[in-house]
Amino acid sequence: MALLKFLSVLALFALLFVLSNNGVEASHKIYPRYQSLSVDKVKQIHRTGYHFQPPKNWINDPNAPLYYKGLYHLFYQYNPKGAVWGNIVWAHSVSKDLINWESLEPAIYPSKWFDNYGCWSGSATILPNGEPVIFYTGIVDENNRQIQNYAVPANSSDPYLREWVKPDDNPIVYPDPSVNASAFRDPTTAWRVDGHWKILIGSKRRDRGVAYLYRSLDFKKWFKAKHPLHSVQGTGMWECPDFFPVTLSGEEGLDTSVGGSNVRHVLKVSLDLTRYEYYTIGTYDEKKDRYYPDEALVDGWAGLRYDYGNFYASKTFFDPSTNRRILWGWANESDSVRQDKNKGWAGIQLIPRRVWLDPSGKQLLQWPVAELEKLRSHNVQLRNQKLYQGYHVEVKGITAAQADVDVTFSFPSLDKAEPFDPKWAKLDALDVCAQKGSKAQGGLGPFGLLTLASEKLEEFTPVFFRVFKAADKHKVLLCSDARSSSLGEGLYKPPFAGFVDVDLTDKKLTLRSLIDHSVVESFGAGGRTVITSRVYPIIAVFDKAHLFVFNNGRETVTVENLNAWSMKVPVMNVPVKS
Ligand SMILES: *[C@@H]1O[C@H](CO)[C@@H](O)[C@H](O)[C@H]1NC(C)=O
Ligand SMILES: *[C@@H]1O[C@H](CO)[C@@H](O)[C@H](O)[C@H]1NC(C)=O
Ligand SMILES: *[C@H]1O[C@@H](CO)[C@H](O)[C@@H](O)[C@@H]1NC(C)=O
Repeated sequence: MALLKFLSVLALFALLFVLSNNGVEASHKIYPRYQSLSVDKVKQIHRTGYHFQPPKNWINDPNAPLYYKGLYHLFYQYNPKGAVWGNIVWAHSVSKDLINWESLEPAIYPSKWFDNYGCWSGSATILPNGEPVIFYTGIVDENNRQIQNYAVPANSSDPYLREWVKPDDNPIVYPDPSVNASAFRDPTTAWRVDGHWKILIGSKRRDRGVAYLYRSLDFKKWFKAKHPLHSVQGTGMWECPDFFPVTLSGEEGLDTSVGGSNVRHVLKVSLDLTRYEYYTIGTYDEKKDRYYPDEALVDGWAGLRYDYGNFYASKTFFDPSTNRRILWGWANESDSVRQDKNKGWAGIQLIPRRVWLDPSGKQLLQWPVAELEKLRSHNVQLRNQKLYQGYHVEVKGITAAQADVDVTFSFPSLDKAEPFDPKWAKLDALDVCAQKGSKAQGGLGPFGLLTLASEKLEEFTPVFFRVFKAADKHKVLLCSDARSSSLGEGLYKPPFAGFVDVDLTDKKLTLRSLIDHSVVESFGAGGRTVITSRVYPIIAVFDKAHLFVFNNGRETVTVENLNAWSMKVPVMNVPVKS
């Protein structure tokens, strides 16, 4: 019996060994063949004009966004050696306005036993004395064993926070034996309740996604709470958890430790299995350190998303200079690894967004930070332009490959809305969009924008609404459909879509799209539903890109008001003059 037990333990160990050796995450795929190749030429064609990018190489998660002594800091996962994932360090940039960025030397890179195999994602906390501390995940061996470390500024009088020190009393958190050490990462910003600091660490227990909670009194010694803050069966590894309060009254952001009766909490997780994120709004019980999502919300794969397109590993921070909560998210490429290697770069950060709670309490709202408007230059307008069925009208006179478009559509009635097939209720919005694309004639809609379009429409990325009549109410679908975006080969071209929970009594729908060469970020109905697509046109590039408004529904739609702007190029990661 004892021998049998011993043998089975041995077998388990052997199995664990095999598993952990093969346990490289989908997101952390290693490309040995490309790894050693350094980038010598950067292809300009699909590089963005005003989105955050370094001059070359691979980037992924935004890390530890913070505001300090008049500067915004953004750190991000970066491969200094190539355009594929690997050799990850924390690159570092600073900005006065979230739009113009200067780069500094990497802030955190492998150098100690506790992070020799990688410095992965993490967050910043501003201590009561005003100084920042970074928590990040250190990789300690080839099997991706993960522990949590801290780093502090070498000189906190330096507003650029150029140099970071990783003290020798690291790590702050080891995985205990009950935790899967190769699935234990991405510490959050800390918050404080009655003198107790708390952080979350993303993990999984078999296929249950888990946000482990750790507590500390002195910010050095951290103890695991008996219960995780929250966990959900079947959701797999939770990456990049983010947990923060939102106010019930108004649009101001709150510092992460704010609690009380006027506050709801948001928990967002990034699902490694689906490579999508979801969030819930709920109640945080400060005494029990438990989070209870509102029952009306889906707590799982089909939950609410910040963005129904290409958006991952996001993180918010509180900006005390303007009282905003600001969201950063990464958009990976939708071309192939070979193409990335050829381009010499991969990945962008999306335009930072202000987030706040919708007055209904049922979802968050998002809007690009107002500073972006500084980049608006030449403006064109359309007013009271009727769009009969089958019409498309060009918006001329702007740089359509690099633009900001804001439009209000109106329609005389909802009568012509197509019936909503009850079968669709079980489908993802994306599957409905796949069946009911921009070319499929409808009743009320499809209407919207044709972005990054070639003159003769061999290529275009439509962003559009379709209104359906369901049993109890109208259902509004917003699509950002990449299927016709490019004649190029080897591209991922999904018809991303989300439903929009919007009141249609005024018979209007608004849409704002940020178009930037290979990315289209669209905000439906004032930021109720947001979708980002990465697209790679080969004809509709630079001055061969066009912008149209269109309607392919039987109901006539009016462009009540459209403003489009050419967008200027900001300072983008030019090294800080020392
Ligand atoms: C631990 O996590 C790794 C990485 O996701 C996975 O490959 C492995 O199967 C997990 N081990 C156990 C025992 O669940
Ligand atoms: C710290 O930073 C301040 C402000 O940039 C600078 O004046 C000072 O010389 C720095 N101190 C050290 C020791 O580098
Ligand atoms: C981005 O790339 C596409 C195409 O390769 C994948 O399908 C996505 O899963 C991936 N997204 C993330 C967040 O890695």
